[in-house]
Amino acid sequence: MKIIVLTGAGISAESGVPTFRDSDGLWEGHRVEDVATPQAYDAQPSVVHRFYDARRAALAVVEPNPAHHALARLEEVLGDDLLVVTQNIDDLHERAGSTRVLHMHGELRSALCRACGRRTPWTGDLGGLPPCPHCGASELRPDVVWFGEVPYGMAEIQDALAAADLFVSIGTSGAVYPAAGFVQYAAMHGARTLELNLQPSEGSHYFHEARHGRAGELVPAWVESLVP
Ligand code: BJW
Repeated sequence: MKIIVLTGAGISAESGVPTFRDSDGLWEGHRVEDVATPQAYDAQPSVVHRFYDARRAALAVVEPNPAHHALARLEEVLGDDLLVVTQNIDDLHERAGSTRVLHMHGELRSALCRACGRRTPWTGDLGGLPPCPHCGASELRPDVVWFGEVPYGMAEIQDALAAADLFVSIGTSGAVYPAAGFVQYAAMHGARTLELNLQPSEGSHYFHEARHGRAGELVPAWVESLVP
């Protein structure tokens, strides 16, 4: 069985990473347009760098939770038949042991050079405008996908959605496209679809089945039902 799993901020919530749109979410303290568009970055790069530098530093004090570990265990059994597409820019799937992870909205621990276009693994701050290790320009930005930019890996994702027997969406509000449209695309190509989320997402009605509760409980139980 080929499975494609889409994850969002809700899967990392129990690790202590704030979500975006919940009442205690990340954007309570920041206006979306202040931090999540290329135009905002051009207008106030230091504000945007401070925001992402703080989130990158905070990765050091969070750990994967049972939901991340359950997906890593599923990969041990399914191998190449499982692909995790995450909207998250944290590295908690990898730290739990998953290797087949596609970060469609980029990664905190990566920097993107606006001069040469190369991506570089990055664990420190970017606010001090360090030079790009490839071309030397001080043009490194967070390697994340903002509104109006094209997400990473779309061709691979579309192929995986079209080939999937099961599409599972975990911990995402369904407010942001193209990810919010994956359920319909997968279903159109014959996949069964399952939502695991704290509450019904905006697109909950598109799923064949929805289970609501904490990812740290729902995901291990779902994986256990597949690979006891
Ligand atoms: C739990 C839980 C627990 C809590 N257990 N669950 C008009 C109509 C349609 C589309 C558009 C439109 N106008 C513009 C667009 C497109 C636009 C868009 O979608 N805009 C919307 C506002 C409508 N999209 C884009 O611009 C994208 N690019 C694009 O479309 O390019 C065109 C193109 C596409 C494809 C091929 C070719 C061309 C880019 C979108 C970039 C999004 N970037 C961000 C920031 C990334 C960097 C960063 O992290 O700072 O990505 S925005 C933000 O939202 C972040 C997230 O990945 C994304 C989704 O959020 P997520 O993960 O769903 O989090 P929340 O907080 O919303 O939800 C958490 C959920 O978890 C909740 O439901 C909770 O209940 C639940 N939960 N605890 C289980 N313990």
